[in-house]
Amino acid sequence: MGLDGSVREGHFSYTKLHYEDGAASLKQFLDHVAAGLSVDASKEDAIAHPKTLSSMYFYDDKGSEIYQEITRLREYYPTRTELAILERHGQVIANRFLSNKQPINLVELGAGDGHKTEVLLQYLIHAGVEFEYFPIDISRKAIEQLLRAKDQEWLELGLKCHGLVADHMEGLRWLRTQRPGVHNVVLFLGSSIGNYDLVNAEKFLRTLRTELSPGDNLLVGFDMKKDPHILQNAYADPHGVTARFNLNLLERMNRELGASFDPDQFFHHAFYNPGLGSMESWLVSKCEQRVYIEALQRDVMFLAYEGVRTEYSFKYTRKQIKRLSEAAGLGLVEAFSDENQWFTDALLVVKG
Ligand code: AVJ
Repeated sequence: MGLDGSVREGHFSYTKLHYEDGAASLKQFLDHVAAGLSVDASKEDAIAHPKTLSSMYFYDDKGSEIYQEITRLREYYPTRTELAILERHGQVIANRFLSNKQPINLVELGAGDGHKTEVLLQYLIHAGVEFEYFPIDISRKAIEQLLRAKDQEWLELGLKCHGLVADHMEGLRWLRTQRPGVHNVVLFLGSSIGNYDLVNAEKFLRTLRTELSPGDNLLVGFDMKKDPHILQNAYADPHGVTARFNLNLLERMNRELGASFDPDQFFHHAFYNPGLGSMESWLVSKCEQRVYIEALQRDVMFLAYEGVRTEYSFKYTRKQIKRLSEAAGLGLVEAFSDENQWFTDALLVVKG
């Protein structure tokens, strides 16, 4: 480790701002499971408040691996559609930042395998935009893997990159102190924002905005409203990959909390809720059963066909994107879409 706390990884480096406390995050997971599964389905209010688990817990090592598999499915259009958008509009996006004629912090929240960002990086470099790339991820493993996988490619590109193991806000705060006054462009791609409902999406953007300065930009991926059959195919794929992704949550509870879920006794159920404008993913119990959770020292009861909601994935229209941005104190500069309008990368600006 360097004096400034930075860690070398091949030709690049990263800074770890987030102290990983295994015991604390396990406790958090346990509290979350206790709260989410404590609903008694035989009681009246279970209709309005079913059992729930947050989609945030999908992404352990196994879950992240299955998600990568999902992104390669023909049925799962978001990833390849967003890639096509960046290929189609990357030049225009890059030129916008060139016309600002100042160096940029290109900050990425949750970089994934970096495949999509690659395209944008290439455009920026070829346009002659002066920038340094700061991928931020809460997982040290994710940052290390990204830097390792891209080492040669980025070296040849002449890219300047420094990773941050941090939560989003910690990372942005660090940048504000380390690189004050530098124009920030924040990437939040892949429609992760869809996991928030409208109220929380606005809160999230507002909080981001407090860490940024007037004139800073965001490029945010939104999945668009479309024929529910297309959504259905993407979120309940015929290969059963998304089912495995969802059921992994049960296996994670088995692994980490000593739970005794039999994944064969549950099935994946996904559907579009047009009232909410959201895809919903559920785990449904095939029979009446009780499951012991060791870390809770108690059983959880399931009625036959009782569900646990595990994910919302909200879909947007252009109007909603504009309204949401403005409600959060951001201006919609330009919306970049594919030819089918299935996905949008919205370029936003922090208003003064
Ligand atoms: C990672 C949140 C963008 O909502 O499309 C994929 C997660 N869930 N298939 C999405 C997911 C089911 C994905 N995001």
